[in-house]
Amino acid sequence: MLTFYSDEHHLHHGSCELIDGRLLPCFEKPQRAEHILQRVKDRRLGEIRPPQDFGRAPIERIHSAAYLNFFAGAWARWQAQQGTGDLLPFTWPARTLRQVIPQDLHGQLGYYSFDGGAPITAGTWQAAYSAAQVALSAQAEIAAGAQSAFALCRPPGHHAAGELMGGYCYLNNAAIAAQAFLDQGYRRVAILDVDYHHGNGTQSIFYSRGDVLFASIHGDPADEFPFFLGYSDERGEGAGEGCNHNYPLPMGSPWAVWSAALDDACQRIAEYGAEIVVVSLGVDTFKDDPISQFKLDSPDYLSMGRRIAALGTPTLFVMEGGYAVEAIGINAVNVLEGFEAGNTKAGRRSFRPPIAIQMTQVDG
Ligand code: FKS
Ligand code: ZN
Repeated sequence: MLTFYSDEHHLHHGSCELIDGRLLPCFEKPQRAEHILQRVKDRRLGEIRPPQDFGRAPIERIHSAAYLNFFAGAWARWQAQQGTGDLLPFTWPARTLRQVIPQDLHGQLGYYSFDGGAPITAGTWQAAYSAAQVALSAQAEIAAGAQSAFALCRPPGHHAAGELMGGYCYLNNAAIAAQAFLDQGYRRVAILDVDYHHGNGTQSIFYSRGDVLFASIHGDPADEFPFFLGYSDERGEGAGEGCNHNYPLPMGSPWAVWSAALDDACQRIAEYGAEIVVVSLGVDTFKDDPISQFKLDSPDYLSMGRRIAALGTPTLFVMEGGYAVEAIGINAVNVLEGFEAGNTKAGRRSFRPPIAIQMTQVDG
């Protein structure tokens, strides 16, 4: 399996986050990606490639131009105000307040975020842009016939909605890649979110659409971040009715419980007739994760990969969370190795481009 990776993720390194009334060093840090990259090399998973640059257009299919302009320009505005620390929001348009876009930088920051967990630093835009290009490059590899590819993205993306950052996320890498498949002529894409936290951003982006099925297994939002989305009665609306499946699980859930949810999610994906599976791959379900409460062990990630491979569907893995830095490489790459062990469709698919692509190319 090919891995796509860019060193530019190092440009994003927030100073601290608020946990239990204390400012602690950010859990979402560059060493996470370094450990995964090292494990990909150690296990000889396959070639590691830099991303191509597909520009801003495929990102604008998911995030509004207003949001992207704000994000891309926020640090320069902060510098012009002699700002020193990380740019962090502190006021949000919650219930009883108006959804207006103020003039002020911090007012706008509150408008475009849902929590204080996504600091903007000097290089955050460039790092997030580059992570989206990593996801798009892995997407292109699968569209060109590969059965799987790994987008080693950082910062992660699944909490980011069309016009909201939060929960360490800025651009929704998995959603951007899923949309790229659809824009290239695929008709049904499934996003399987195995991160410990509910992918509220991804759910909200596709909630009223029938062309993307979203299935997420996560800590029950009644007790766990992001708290305000991810309940089992959220089934999708309109054309998306029945295309959203949440599996909120209790704190302390072990593999036996977790894997039953995975079996059900995989069954839904198969029934849906997904042509592509995008996996939002978080490994913060690990028993020693410092901010999470599930009990998966390293060998369980091999089983996870095997179960996903049994779908027999081309699969794009997009990196999300995981904070037990010493084990993150083992756990993430175990999913990929489990997938390869379970994948009976070796080599490339015989590729027949969908009609939509042929038309696009002819029209220039
Ligand atoms: C305050 C706890 C705040 C924020 C957890 C964010 C989780 C991010 C993630 C991602 F994949 F996006 F990185 N916790 N006491 O793991 O879902
Ligand atoms: Zn997570």
